[in-house]
Amino acid sequence: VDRVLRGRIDDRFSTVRLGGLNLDAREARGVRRVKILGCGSAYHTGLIGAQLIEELARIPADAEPASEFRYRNPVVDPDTLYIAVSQSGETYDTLAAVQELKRKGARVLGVVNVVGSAIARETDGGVYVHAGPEVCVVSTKCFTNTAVAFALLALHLGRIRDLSVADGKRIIAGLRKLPEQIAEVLRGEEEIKKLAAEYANAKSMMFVGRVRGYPVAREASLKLKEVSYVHAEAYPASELKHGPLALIEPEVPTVAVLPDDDLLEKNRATLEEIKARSGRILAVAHREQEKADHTIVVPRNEVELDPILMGIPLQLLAYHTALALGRDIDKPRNLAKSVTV
Ligand code: F1P
Repeated sequence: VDRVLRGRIDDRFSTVRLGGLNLDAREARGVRRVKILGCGSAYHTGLIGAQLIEELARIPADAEPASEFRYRNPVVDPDTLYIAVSQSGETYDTLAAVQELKRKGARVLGVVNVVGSAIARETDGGVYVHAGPEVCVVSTKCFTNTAVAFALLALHLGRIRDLSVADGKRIIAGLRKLPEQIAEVLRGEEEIKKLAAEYANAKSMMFVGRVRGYPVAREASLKLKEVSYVHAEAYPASELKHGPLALIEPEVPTVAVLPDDDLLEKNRATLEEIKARSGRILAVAHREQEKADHTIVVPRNEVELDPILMGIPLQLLAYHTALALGRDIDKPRNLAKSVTV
């Protein structure tokens, strides 16, 4: 995270750029929509990025799995800025989506970790996320750094469009607090290890979150699946009542991501619905949740940045669940560093 913050997302700093954004102020003001594409964890950081761009730059934004986008003959709109996200920069579905976009004349930026990778070369500009060359098969540091890069990118677009500078200062101050707060979360590892042992024998795990919590829930569920092979589902919290509540029972615990934003009361009502079905709850929140069986408390930051911090204890949970189940964490089955087919 420090490495991302030391750079800045604009043309003056060559340390973070993938040739720079290659987007002048007039072009940036002309962006009517942002569409973010990636696979797996990269798609999930895209969901976070889309929320940050909507919140901080007030540009409509969404994310879609690149593996879907490339197959559906998408309408390519000249006023949309497309952003491809990839740790390896080699994921074939994401590369194919970029090539399809380029063929149709779109402008595509990249948010990529591996310097000089195929996606970095094919895009018109963008940023490197500096998660280091030693990243593991399962995206963890890269997930966090990509989300930070999106926060900076959203602020940059917001500034160009003359949105509140005060807001920008608040977010930058929040980002600067992140490295120490991440260290604090990591100091809680022993507690998370105990929780992992307690939940490791679950039949299946449900992950829920609303708005800012939702991409975190999705990513946490993917992490658990990838390394521990425990079945997990992720749902937007409000979708639970549209069917999946039927799955809740004591053997199917729920991990609830509960940022301290204006949706906290709604989120607590979801916890009650789960409790009413005898579901066990592990909450990730800024303070103890009395409806939950356990709470992992994470430090408070700016609400927009909650997804960045809240993902980390759940990466640890997946890691310790995998170890508790005797999985080979460095060689997860059926997972390659980059999926090139
Ligand atoms: C995308 C991805 C990763 C996942 C695994 C398989 O990779 O789905 O999120 O952890 O490595 O590939 P990338 O495009 O971000 O390199």
